[in-house]
Amino acid sequence: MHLARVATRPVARYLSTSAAAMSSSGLKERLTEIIPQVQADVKEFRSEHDDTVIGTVTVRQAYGGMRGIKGLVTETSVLDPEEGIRYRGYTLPELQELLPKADGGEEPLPEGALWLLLTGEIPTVDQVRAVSRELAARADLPSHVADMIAKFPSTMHPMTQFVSAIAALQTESEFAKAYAAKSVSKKQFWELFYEDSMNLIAKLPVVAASIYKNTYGDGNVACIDPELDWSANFCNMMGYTNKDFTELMRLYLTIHADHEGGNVSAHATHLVGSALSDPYLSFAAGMSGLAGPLHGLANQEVLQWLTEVQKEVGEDFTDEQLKDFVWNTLKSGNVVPGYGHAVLRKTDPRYTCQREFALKHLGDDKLFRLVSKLYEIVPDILLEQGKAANPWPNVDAHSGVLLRHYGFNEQNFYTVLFGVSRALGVLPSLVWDRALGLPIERPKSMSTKALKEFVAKL
Ligand code: CMX
Repeated sequence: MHLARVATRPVARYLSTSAAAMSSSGLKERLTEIIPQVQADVKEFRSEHDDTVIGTVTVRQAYGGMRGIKGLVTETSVLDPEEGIRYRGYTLPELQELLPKADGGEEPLPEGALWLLLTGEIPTVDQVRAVSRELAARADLPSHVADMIAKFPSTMHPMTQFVSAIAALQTESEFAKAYAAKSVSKKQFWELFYEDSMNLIAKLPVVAASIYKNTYGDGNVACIDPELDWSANFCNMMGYTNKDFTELMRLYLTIHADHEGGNVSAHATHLVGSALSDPYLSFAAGMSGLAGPLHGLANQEVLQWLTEVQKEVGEDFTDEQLKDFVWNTLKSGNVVPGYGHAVLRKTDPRYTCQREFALKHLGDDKLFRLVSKLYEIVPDILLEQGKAANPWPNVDAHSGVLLRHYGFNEQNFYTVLFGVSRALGVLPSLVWDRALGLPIERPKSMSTKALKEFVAKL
């Protein structure tokens, strides 16, 4: 029987939760000012346009994963098929320029993305530093969650551990407690979703690092340093102190945060939250979706696939050898992981900014050379095969190579990193769902028989 390794210093005595209440960054106060303005704007817009038609639905869309149907409102970001993601109207290169950095750093701090995604405003350096402190103060894990992680078998996939630990954190939900006590009105829902979301975002690096150290290491997790930013603390807790790696994580955690509302992790979080399940349960649902190989798990699949490519073609590969390998992948009925996208029709800008980081920091890294070569080869093959609507690389094609360069070799953990970042997008969306009073989600489904009868009458 497998015996789990137990943390010798269980996942920590961080700062007390009462400190959290005292260390407000001003983010909630700013939201409190903005929300009534947006509520009024939406009310006015809806009073004029509630019956305006914004699209039609075809039989293909009903069977085809609802591609392109405009049926969701997500305030935090919009994805353009050609240009890629914009957080609150800003492209990723713009965010790299505008969001505050760590002292001496060049990459944006994800706390700045969090502020932006919640409020629509680029924060100042002081505001971001205050958010870092507030998150550090909220990071305390309840002992039952620390114990539970310590007892998970190391054979349990890190994403399964992650989902389970997030669900177990639900004991901390202020929304669930207030709702059960019937002590909260609908108007206050967003505030409790905000508190739960901030607490969850603060605790996720501790949860993730605890899973990492219990699965792959000695179980010891460093304590949170309130003077450090969210990413630096996360890296320290996982045992990585290289400055370039911390910079990579700041970039990584910023660019994976949000991809509008229709992707599986965002949509699942939103859908479950619409039943007034609290942010812990909603985010656990979203993370279950992220764990699928066609979504977030693709970053793990990419590394696995690249390892197989390397094994087959060696270091001095030729273009022909790579082409053969890609064709064999397709002929054996598998997808090329890291390529294609349901919405994007060009190279994912999240791929491009990771490539730029690699060009700056990775030198002649062999795996990076392979990934660069595949970028030249794979799109033409996918086009020749003629199935994939988008032959270009997505975010997952590049992330593992960067992590591997810094010795982060545990590829089964990669999707957890993606998940920690995704909280910065989908939880602010959930707060806005409650602020706008969006109802329980319930689209209409039809059977094939009912569809046939419907179209026969047209
Ligand atoms: N390799 C091989 N075939 C691919 C392909 C790829 N990378 N991308 C799409 N196709 C195939 C599809 O499997 C589908 O085949 P069938 O008709 O036999 O079912 C066909 O091309 C049409 O699919 P599509 O409309 O282009 O793509 P979808 O919107 O259905 O799916 C995605 C999008 C991402 C699931 C798909 O491109 C894929 O499987 N890519 C590889 C996995 C991956 O990288 N996922 C990560 C996406 C980013 C993220 O969410 O994190």
